[in-house]
Amino acid sequence: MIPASRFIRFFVWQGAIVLACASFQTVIAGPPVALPPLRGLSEVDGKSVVVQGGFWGKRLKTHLDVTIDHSLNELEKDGHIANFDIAAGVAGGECRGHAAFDSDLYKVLEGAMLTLVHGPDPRLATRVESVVDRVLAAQQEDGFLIAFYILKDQHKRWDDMDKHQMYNAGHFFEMAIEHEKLTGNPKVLNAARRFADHIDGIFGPMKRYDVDGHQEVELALIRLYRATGERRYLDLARFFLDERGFLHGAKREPFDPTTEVKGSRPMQQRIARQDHKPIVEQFEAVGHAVRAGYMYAAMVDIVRFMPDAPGYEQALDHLWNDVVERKMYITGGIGTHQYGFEGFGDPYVLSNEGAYCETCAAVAHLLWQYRMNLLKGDAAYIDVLELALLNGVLPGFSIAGNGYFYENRLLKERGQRGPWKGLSCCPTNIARIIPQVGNLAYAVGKDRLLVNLYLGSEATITMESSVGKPHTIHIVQETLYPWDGRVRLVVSPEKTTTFDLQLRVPCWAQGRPVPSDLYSFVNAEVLPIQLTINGTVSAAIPEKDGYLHVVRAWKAGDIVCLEMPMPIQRVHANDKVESDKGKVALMRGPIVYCLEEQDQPGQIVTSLVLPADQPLRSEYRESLLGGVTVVLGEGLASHNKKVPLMAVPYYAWANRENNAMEVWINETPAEVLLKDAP
Ligand code: FUB
Ligand code: ZN
Repeated sequence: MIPASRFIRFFVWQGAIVLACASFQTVIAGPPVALPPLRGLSEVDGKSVVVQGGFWGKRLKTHLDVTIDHSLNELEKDGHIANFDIAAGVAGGECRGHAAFDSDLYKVLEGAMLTLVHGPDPRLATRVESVVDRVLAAQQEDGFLIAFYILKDQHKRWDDMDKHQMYNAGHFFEMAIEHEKLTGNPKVLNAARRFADHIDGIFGPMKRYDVDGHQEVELALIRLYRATGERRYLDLARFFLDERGFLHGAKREPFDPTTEVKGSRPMQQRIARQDHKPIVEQFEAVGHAVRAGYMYAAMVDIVRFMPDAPGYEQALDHLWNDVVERKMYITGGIGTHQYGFEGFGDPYVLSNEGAYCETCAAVAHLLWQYRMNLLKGDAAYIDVLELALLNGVLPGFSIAGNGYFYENRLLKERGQRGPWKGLSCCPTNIARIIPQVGNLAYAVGKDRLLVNLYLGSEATITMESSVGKPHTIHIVQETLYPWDGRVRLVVSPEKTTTFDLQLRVPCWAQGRPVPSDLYSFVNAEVLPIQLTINGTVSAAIPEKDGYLHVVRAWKAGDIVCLEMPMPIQRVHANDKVESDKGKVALMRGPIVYCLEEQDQPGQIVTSLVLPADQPLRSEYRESLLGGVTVVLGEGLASHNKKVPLMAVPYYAWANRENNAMEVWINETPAEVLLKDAP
């Protein structure tokens, strides 16, 4: 039985929201298009790119058919949505979950909206809208909206900053922006503004100097600034970044790390949330990897949107080198168990068994790399993005779309995906990142269009022109990538236009698995790439930025064919990575492979040896694991017995049986390594 007072509260709130929406609709309007960056390239909106067919077409279909509904069902079951009903006073019961519970729901709603952009699905749209309304009904008069703190611990709002309070807010803002884009209805965006204004009323210069324990709100506030034109949100994001590494409280004071005992809990907490030193002095990636990734992404946006951000870019360059040269797994995954805070370890300490590589960390990593490319226009960032997407994010969920990994180790004795967890940060991040793959594929600047990812798609992109009004370019991609390195593009500007079509030549096609010396191909020979334009073969040498630049007067129907040979590659890790000594990994194109026990019948994967001179071949198998290319050869089992060996893409492991898996395979028999040891 719901008490009458709660009902009254509900109706009062409902009325307030209806009125608020009605007035906000006319009073508050965002800019017609997102504010463009001051520096670098622009994003291509999700609406502009329709992914179809091929590798990603299948995944997106599963996303719509299975993942989104499955996620909403789980969230409904676990009480994420019911919490809002209780907070709104329309249902009774106890608040369930933890302080960051709301964020999970927002991520799935965002994912649903990003999916709905590509085609009407009235049933899903109605479901989403009804959940959104249940959320909005719980918003407090002062704009505050965290179900946990409305229902429990009212007095502790903004108290323990390690409880991810603003992290909820950030995901709410991101969801609200997508809602407005999808529906044109500003009701959620206006609610987001009220919540952001509430936060802005408490935190900031001459107010309270503090930061959230889990970064995310920073990049979301920048997005909110772009969606609404409200400069305060950009300033607040900057404040939260600049405030890291200071003492928090009523005034801004420097934090002296020597006052904390090294290794003490408070210091560890500061390191975990990258609050141990001012942001522009952070040159080494430390702490919780998800928080770091979101923070670095927001830092890039500050450089893109604020002309005066001294020190930011320098810090970003150092951080990038530290991660890509010393702290990244071959899968693009980041984070180890070394320090027990789901984060970065020491340089080159990349234990395979002890890998953390949280799926969320791969998402955050990818968002950072994406923005680095927008800022600097270099393909190296997309090389890392692609690695993290295919080998860091994709392993996080099953091919059927409803089984998950939270951690992605590179060596496991047993592996079975879990259905869903109370702490569902990873499944819900998957829900929102997969539908973004289309817009991650392109970037656009004045007279230049960058093709960053190869995927079957049809895009309509608006490009700024130096000689007149913006042009619309229609571009169709046909490809079986990542199984095949051939891509066919049909480029159709609305009228004949000269611009630079930049085709990314991935580092794997230029003799390197990653854009650093952390990993290398055993055979670094670069096979010739072929570029054909309207049937005429053209020079295909990428420039230093990793792109083929094709500058010409493009006309409707121009056909571009890119052919990148995709041999199987053996990968060695830098000698400093102890865990990979004497081992080899396999890659083909951007895909990292692994050995699963069930494909090597009767063998123990960790004892198998793949001799350096063993020839390998690849074969596409349509009926295996949703359609994958496998790698086949012969290995050595005990007593040097020759046995057949089959490797499958790492992302596809643990989709059949609960069995052992390894990415790094012995290349040198263990006895030899032992003999050579000092
Ligand atoms: O909900 C926040 C998320 O929980 C973090 O990003 C994950 O690492 C997990 O701790
Ligand atoms: Zn997670």
